[in-house]
Amino acid sequence: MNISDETIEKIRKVSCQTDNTFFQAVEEVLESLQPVLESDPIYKRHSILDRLTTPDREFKFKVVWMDDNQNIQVNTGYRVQFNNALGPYKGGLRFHPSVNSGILKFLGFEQIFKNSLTGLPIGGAKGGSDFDPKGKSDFEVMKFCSAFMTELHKHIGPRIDVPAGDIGVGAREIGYLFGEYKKITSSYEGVLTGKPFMFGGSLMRPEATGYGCVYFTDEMLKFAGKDGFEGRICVVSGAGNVAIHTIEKLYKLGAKPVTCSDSRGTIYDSRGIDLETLKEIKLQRRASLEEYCVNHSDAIYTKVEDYPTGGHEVWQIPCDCAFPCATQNELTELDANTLVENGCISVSEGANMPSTPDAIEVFKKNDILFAPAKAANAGGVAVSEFEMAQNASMTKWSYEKVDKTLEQTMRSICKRVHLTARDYGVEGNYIDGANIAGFKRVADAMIAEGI
Ligand code: NDP
Ligand code: 2IT
Repeated sequence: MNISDETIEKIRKVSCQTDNTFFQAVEEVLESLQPVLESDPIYKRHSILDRLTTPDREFKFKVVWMDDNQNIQVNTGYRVQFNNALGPYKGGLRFHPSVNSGILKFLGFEQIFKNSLTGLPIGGAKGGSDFDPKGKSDFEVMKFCSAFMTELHKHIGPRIDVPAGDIGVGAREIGYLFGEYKKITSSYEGVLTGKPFMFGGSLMRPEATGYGCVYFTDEMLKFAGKDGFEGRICVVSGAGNVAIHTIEKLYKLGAKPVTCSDSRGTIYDSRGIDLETLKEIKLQRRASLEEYCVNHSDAIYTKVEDYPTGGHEVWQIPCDCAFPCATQNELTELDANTLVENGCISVSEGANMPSTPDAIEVFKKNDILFAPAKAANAGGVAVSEFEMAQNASMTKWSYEKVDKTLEQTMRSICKRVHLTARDYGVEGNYIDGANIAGFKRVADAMIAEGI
């Protein structure tokens, strides 16, 4: 046993109290790391796994705010600062009714490895709230963000912990959070990333995760001796920040993305998703995807309640490449089998941990090229770090510079993951490659920094 029984029991207990995602994330990493731990006893001697699976600290706080009807509302806020061996804590904030401490621990744990893989000086963290921005007015979102920051500001700082967006948190929320932080501290500093461009945001941060995921996949296809994206049919789930920009970059590389989905249903447009309509519905009006069919009568909309039992409509559509970009555990064993039967050659995780462990087994057995989240979606946090660098030096990078550096970063992560897998005798296994490469950098730093 390379991790103590008590630690495993603690993780299982936290997961059971909330949901199973933290245990699921840890279990996958432990499985990949067996050969490293067996070949190098230093990690066990320094109890790295026990230390790495325990967050440095966790904050949980009450957020009280007033809605537009003068009713007082109470939500719970969280920040999990997991590990800062490589740099300041860094990771997004998620506002969604499903948020609990277990989900944030899974996301924070994954973030340590993802941030390590970028090669940039950033540690791992995650936070958020069970607040649901859906259906709230801008004013209500602003009041919630102000109340959330009243507590969060005590724990963050440009060299301490730098939050960003995630599900339910985009430029609007980051703007309100930044405004409140500035008001409380009188300090104009890069304490959040994903800010609007006019007050310190980086160009291309909104596009970064989706674009990065496509660059990574392009490189992975090349390593496998397959041609790039030209003419490939792609299926994408989600209709938020990551999904929209994945679709956008797929078009730029010559592919045809034919699906997207939101929490209520899926659109299948065999002629290719109309990006302008999608942006107008989801980014500008925050409306339901069902409206896509108003001007696209050939497109098919399927409501969630009409999906085949246990499956997701997106994964029923025949494709060459699949991009789950909505949320965790959205792609099940049944979906994976359907993708394989339909001749899919690659699956790239734009979302965090969207494939269930059983789905991953199906991909492995069928030699599907599989790009795990912590490598494939690292482009978002990478550009967040570029934003930190721009803020610290009071400069602005051009669009071309950000895009070029993002592309280089994603292609070099892919190469490192590929070579690491090969060095450990599991060529083509990007899960093991990502877990081992991410682990080694952070573990070696922890050892060098002492206990
Ligand atoms: P958004 O809030 O912008 O979009 C999420 C999309 O997923 C929405 O269209 C939402 O539908 C849909 N969705 C469907 N089912 C669910 C569900 N059960 N819970 C939440 N959303 C659901 O988020 P992002 O695009 O930013 O994030 C998507 C995924 O990518 C997440 O896993 C996130 O952790 C990950 N990620 C995000 C990064 C970023 O930079 N933003 C970076 C790296 C990873 P609806 O519109 O109906 O709400
Ligand atoms: O999951 C993620 O990597 C993010 N939500 C982005 C984190 C960041 O700090 O930009």
